[in-house]
Amino acid sequence: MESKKEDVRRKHIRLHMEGALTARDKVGVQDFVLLDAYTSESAFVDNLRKRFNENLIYTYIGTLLVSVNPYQELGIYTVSQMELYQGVNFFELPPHVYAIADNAYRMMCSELNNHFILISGESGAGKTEASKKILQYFAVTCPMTQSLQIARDRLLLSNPVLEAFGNARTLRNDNSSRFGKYMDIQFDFQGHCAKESSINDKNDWKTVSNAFSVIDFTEADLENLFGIIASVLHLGNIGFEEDDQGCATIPDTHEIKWIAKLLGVHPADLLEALTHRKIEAKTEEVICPLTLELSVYARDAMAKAVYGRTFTWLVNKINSSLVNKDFTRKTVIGLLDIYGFEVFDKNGFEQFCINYCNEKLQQLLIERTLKAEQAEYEMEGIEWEPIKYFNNKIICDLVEERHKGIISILDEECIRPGPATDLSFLEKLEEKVGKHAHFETRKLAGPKGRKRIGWMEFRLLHYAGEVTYCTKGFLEKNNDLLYRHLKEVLCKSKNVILRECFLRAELENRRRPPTVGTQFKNSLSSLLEILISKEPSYIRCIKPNDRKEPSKFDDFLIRHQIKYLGLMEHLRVRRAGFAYRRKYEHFLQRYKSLCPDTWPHWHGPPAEGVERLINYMGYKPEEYKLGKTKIFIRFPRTLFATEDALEFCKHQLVARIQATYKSC
Ligand code: AD9
Ligand code: MG
Repeated sequence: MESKKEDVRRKHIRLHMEGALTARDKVGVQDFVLLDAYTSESAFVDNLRKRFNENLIYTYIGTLLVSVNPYQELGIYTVSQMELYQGVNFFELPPHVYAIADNAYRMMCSELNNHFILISGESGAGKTEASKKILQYFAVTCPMTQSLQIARDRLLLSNPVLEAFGNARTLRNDNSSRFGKYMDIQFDFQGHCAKESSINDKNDWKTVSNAFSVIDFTEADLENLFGIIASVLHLGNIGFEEDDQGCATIPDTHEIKWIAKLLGVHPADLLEALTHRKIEAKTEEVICPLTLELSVYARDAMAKAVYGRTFTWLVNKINSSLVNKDFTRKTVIGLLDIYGFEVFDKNGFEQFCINYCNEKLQQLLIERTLKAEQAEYEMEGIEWEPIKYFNNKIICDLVEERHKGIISILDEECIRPGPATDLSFLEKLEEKVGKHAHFETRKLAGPKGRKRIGWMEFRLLHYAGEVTYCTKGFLEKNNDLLYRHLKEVLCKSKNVILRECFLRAELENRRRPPTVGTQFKNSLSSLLEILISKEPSYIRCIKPNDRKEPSKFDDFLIRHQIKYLGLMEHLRVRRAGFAYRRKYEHFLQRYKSLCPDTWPHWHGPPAEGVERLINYMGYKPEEYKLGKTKIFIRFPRTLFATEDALEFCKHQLVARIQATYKSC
């Protein structure tokens, strides 16, 4: 294995050194930084196309990985591929998602800090697949004790379970994530470290049921869980009718009996709670019949609450089965796989939340790469020609700003006394944010060729494109209120899972829970706080066509993604910038053995020590710049040469020690 690995590596380095020149015309360059016409978008697309046609789906921009969904199995995720990438310098092998994983792992080990890998791209671009490949890579390549192997199996098997409950088929993706998944993979150093679908339900079911047994689910848990899922399906079958007084009735109680049995509740209680509502009047409770419309609302709210809370229960259960208390010194690599940007013909509250989330992740990337990188050069006094980029903070503010943003306006409309409707919410929006540069109202007489904004709609100009949202259902979905009467019935359930999901304490708390929009905003901000504290790696996923087909490279679609993902700006910053930077102290500490002036101790200022060291190493002036506190190295090859020298030095030292022992 080692010699094969060495062969591949050598061949790759040779190609790289020769500029991969002969093959280059055919397969493109593996790092966009090496493109001659690096500012041209056409050259960028050409390069991506050349590689895609050769089934080379990965390309770097410096250390950022661009991945194009191949929509076919390429045989590039084998164990021998994993072993190939293990412990190899980042640019020594062709770009791969394994290289990103391995690099994050090695950086974490050498710097003892936490990392995260952010995978972004629109719906169906390949984020979830990439996250699974990374997880498999860690599972196979990281050394493990027996207890860690158990944790590993659990982590891997939690995926099919979460997907079974949290994914759904959409027009964009047959296996679309309807939830965001953030995993912290803990590493320990004392121990170790809508037509024919592409989904095969029968096989997937086998995987899921096998997974349940590994992640601590008992027979009773499963029976309760499937009872709940079946009840949600049956809930959809309940039909209502209207009596002479305009009140809702359920003529056929057959379904009610099934649901009550599955949920472990009393059928008469359930029937009453679906057609009546308890209202508190001063000292007593009055039971009022519901209209047909409100009964339908109550049924749907119940189905959503039961499914939603059961999913949260499932996530908590999986999380607690994954915690490894034996770890002593913990560092983590966080892996974020979230629903991608979505545009359908009709877009509702769900798309609004999903696209807002994608705006925030884009904002994080801008802050951490384009903005931070340029700010750092300025701070360090490095000469720099600023590169312009679109900062989407303005759109994030439009959605989330306190008192002024769309979520606040929606919340106000949900809680204000008096009749509020989806239309009155839309009118409020038009009044308060109607003039915002990224908001378009119904009044817009837009240029020809653009879709008209309908009577109940508004349009947001997102970083990734424009989306027209229909406000129908916004208030109801944001409120997501489950009538107290139904909650009371569910609290009394004999189903243990359901009782954990609907606690009695909730009934005693009279305060209104935060709205769905606000909860979503708060959880996003906690997620970003977690991410900001870690060192990032990025994977940008691109969808090659809208038909989910292999070998189809839709130029128009791809250009659009390149644009909104900010890849050209990223390339310009990377190309003009520096691949590597380190504080003088850290750089000196790592490489001081390479220069007699700095080895074994350097007593002067670290910056001066670094200067001596790089002069001794023969760095050319165009290869580096010295900032106020850091050294900046322009090309990866300079760093590799330095790393190789260090490796050589270590070998020599070991050989000398061995020789000394032998002679003793
Ligand atoms: V969404 O935002 O959750 O709707 P994702 O997660 O970006 O979306 P996903 O990873 O689910 O997309 O990929 C969609 C489909 O593309 C998968 O079901 C695979 O059939 C296909 N795919 C994606 N990546 C690869 C790959 N590296 N190799 C082969 C792939 N097929
Ligand atoms: Mg997904």
